[in-house]
This record gives sequence, C-alpha cells and structure tokens, in this order.
Amino acid sequence: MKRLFALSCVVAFALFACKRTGERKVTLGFSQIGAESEWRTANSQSIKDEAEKRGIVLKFSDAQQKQENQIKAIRSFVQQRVDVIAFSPVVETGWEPVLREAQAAKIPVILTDRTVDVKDTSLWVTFMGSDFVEEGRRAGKWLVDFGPVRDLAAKGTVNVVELQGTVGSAPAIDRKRGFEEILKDHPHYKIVRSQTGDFTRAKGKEVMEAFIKSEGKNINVLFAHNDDMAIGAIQAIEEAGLRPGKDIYIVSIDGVKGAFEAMMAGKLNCSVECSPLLGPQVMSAVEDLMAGKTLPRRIVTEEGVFPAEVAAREFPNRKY
Ligand code: GYE
Repeated sequence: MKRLFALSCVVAFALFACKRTGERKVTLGFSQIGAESEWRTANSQSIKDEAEKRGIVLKFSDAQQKQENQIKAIRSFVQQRVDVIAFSPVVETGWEPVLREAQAAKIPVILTDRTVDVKDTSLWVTFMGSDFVEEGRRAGKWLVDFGPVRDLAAKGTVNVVELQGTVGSAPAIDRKRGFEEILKDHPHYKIVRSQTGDFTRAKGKEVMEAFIKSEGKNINVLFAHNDDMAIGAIQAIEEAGLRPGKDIYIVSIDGVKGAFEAMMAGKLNCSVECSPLLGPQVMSAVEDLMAGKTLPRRIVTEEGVFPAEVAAREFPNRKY
C-alpha cells in the first residue's frame, strides 16, 4: 500500500512537472525538396538550427527532387502521428490525396518556400515564402534599366536566353511570368531560347552550352531562375571563349554567397534576393498552431535586389 502510494506520488509529480514546464515536446515532420542549390542548403540549415534552438523535435526528410519521395515522407509523418507537417513542394500539382490523408488524421500542414495548386485550400493552413512573380519582375526591371543593355536595345534587338527552374515548380512558373510581364512592354527584347536547368549548376552549364552552340554570339543576356544555374552557365560561357558579365550580361535570383563572389569577379551583373532563412517563421508557426492560434494564410518574405556595383559592400552582411 505504502509502495503504491509512493508510486502514485511519483506519477502525479511527474505529470505536474510536465505540465508546469511544458515538457511534452512538439514534433514536426519536414519534407525538404533536396539539396539542389546553395539556396536549398541554407534553407535546410535554417530549419534545423531553429528547431534545435526551440526544442522542437524535427523529423527531416530529403526527397532528392522527387515528388514521389515527398509523398512517401508525408505519409510516414502521418503514420508516426507527428504534431505538425511542413513541406516545400517540389512541383505545384498532384498533392490532394496525401494532403487529404494528413487532414483526416487532423495534422495541420504548413507550406513553406513553394506553394501547391490544389482546389481545396483547407488542405493547408498557411504558406510562407517569397513572391516569385515579383522576383521575376525585379529581374526584368533591373534588365531594362541596365545601361549597357539599354544601349543595345536602342540599336536593335536584345536576345535573351532563359534558364528555367524545375519544370512545374512554383518559382519556375512565377519567375518566368513576372519577367515576361516586364519584357512584353519592351518590344526590343526577345527571349530566343528557354529551357529548364532544374535549378542546378551542372544542368545550368549543360543547357547554356547547348544555347551557345545553337545561337552562337547572338546571345546578349542570360536570365537564370537561380544563382546556381547562372554559376554553371558562367563556366560554359568562359569555356566557349566569351566573357560572362561583358559579352553576355547575366541576371539571376537568390542572392547566395556564390552569386556575390561572381559579381565581385565581374562575371554576374545582378542577383535578385530570395531569402532561404525561413526556419524562424516555420517554427513560430508550429508553436502558434500548438497554442491554438490562427495563422495568417500568407506570410511574404521581404527581399531586395543587388546589382554588381553594391556586391563588395554588401558581401560581409550576407548570411547565406
Ligand atoms: O530559388 C532555388 C532553389 O524554391 C525559392 O529553389 C526556391 C528555389 C531557389 O533550388 O535556388
């Protein structure tokens, strides 16, 4: 009897202590796209660092750029009954079935970085990340305002080649749309070739080689949907005996350190910022959800534009 009493005291105290200190840890299942770019590496690091800082148990899964792997990961988070699921969808479509499974299990889903295209918007609670259309516009605006390119436009056609991101992904679709929106009011600019480089350096290089082969010296400008593809393309341009940043002007998106280095070396002309440091926002959303708060449907990241002339001054401030 005495023992039983002692035991129940221990249990009661443990429960009390748990409640007092909020000891039950929150578990977050995070399905990441892959490790395709410098941006992505910084994004994964930000997620991991912030989860650790706040004591959130993180189940992190890398899908190697494949939607089927992300679906598997989300399904396994549902089976493990995590508290919250967050993911960065590699492409926009095809998510309904797995999101319905999460909803049926009453697990809230946060979209981060990229969005999905689903009719039933009750399948996710909030979407936090950049305005990719605006980033595309910013790249376009910088281009049509850039002195050397304006001089070219005054004399004749400006031939632009475009390296697109992953086919079907939100940033590829939206950046293209934003960029084209600006160019359509500038009839001297013509997109002569446009192909995917899947957001990687290797693919960016390979596709740029093909562009140069077919277009020769006619290319005036490269617009790359991310810095990594631009960096790959810079190699291809140099190997073809041309000067990146001079014979071919280049604008890309992300603002990663590699882009700043390329700008300081005079090989890249502008990078439009897209911040990968989403960890703090994601973890705040997780905590708010657990506290029963309602989240805003959309949280937009604030970001800027960095032309090459400010690169050296800004470089020391860059966090990714
Ligand atoms: O621009 C690119 C990455 O979804 C915003 O994905 C992200 C993009 C980013 O691979 O570098």
